[in-house]
Amino acid sequence: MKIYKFLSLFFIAFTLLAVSSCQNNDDDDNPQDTTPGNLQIKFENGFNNLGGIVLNQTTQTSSSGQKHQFSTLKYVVSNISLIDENGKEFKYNENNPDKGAFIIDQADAVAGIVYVNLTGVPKNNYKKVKFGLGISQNAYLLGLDGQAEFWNKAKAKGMSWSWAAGYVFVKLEGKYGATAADKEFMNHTGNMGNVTANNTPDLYREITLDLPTTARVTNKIRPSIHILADLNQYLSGNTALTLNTNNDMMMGSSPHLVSVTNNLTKMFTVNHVHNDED
Ligand SMILES: [Cu+2]
Repeated sequence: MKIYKFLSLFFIAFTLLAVSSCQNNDDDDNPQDTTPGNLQIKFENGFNNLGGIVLNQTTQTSSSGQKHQFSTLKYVVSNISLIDENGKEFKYNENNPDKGAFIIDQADAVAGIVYVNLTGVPKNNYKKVKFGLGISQNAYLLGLDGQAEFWNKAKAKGMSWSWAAGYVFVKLEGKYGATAADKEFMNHTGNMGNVTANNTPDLYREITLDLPTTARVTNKIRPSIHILADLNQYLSGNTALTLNTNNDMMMGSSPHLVSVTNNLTKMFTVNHVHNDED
């Protein structure tokens, strides 16, 4: 008799297992379903003590006491990658500006936010986001034919010089002054073409940010990574900068613009992550 009892218990256990695995198949988070999903990155440009930046309006005082405001605030983001809980990296169209580079233009902000939408992102739990500020030499040196689409986009957005000089990485324009923001400035950062051949600094920078909440990409959940860019870093960052007649109309990769770049590299933080249905 004992053997029958054992077999029937075994049969019940097996049935329960089959039923529960069957329910699992209907679950959103079926581990067998590896369909890729989408992910969104939100860029919100602000001054951390004043909130979002309104072009031609929001006026900040730098750590050196200088008033300043922006009329133009744009930068190029490329080589986005997502790093999972095991440190494995998913690279989104690496060194392929046509598909993997984006222009964050404050003039395009909707309620203070500029959106970047990534598609075909492998289903995974991501812990970090990484991206480049500017265009890497590896991408630029592919030549114009390798990135005609993004080059034209950059041109239309005023984010290019001649092909020989290349892309503008960050374009900051506005007004500044000691007591009021009434004098024009423009600081345009970027590489001077092939930096090795030209013996000029490489201003391309990579930034890695921890996500405060895991971004869980599935074919149903499209996480949204909400990044704040604190433009206080521009003049009041690691190296305090003062605008003056020597540097207020500068383009390229001069020492002042290297300092601007290094300051801006520190401006990004992930404020929060939404795991919302797509
Ligand atoms: Cu948000």
